[in-house]
Amino acid sequence: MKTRLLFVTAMAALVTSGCGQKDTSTSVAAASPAGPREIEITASDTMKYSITAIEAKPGEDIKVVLTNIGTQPREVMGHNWVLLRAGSDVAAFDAAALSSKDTGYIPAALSGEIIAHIDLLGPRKSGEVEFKAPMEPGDYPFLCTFPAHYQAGMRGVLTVK
Ligand SMILES: [Cu+2]
Repeated sequence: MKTRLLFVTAMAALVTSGCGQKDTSTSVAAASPAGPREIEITASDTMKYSITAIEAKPGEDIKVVLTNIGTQPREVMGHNWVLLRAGSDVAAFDAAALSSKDTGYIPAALSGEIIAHIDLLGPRKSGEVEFKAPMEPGDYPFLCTFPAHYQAGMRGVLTVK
């Protein structure tokens, strides 16, 4: 009787330690990469982005999805999303965009200022871009470069910190 009790106790100890190991491996598997963090922004005929402030960790994988929820034609109310380097002259970039209609108001000469962008979208259209947030903490401006939309307030900031 006494021997049997010892045996049961030993088995219980084995099972307990086995469970402990299993728990550890499960938590490692759960920590596997989940893909980029998705940020959904809408743009409308009132020339507004639904989101104007984005926060990110240095080097974070980000996916921005822009949807034009307006109804007016692309030629009169198109929207894009252009993320620029920290310290860029946003007004100068927007001014250069005015004469870049053929490239969707993306000025080729200033492409070095662009970190990521989504092309000009007509009504009920979506576009997306995946990128790594810059490693350097700071404020990175974004804007819609369709004529007059920046002045109307289609702008925001991605803050890396
Ligand atoms: Cu716009």
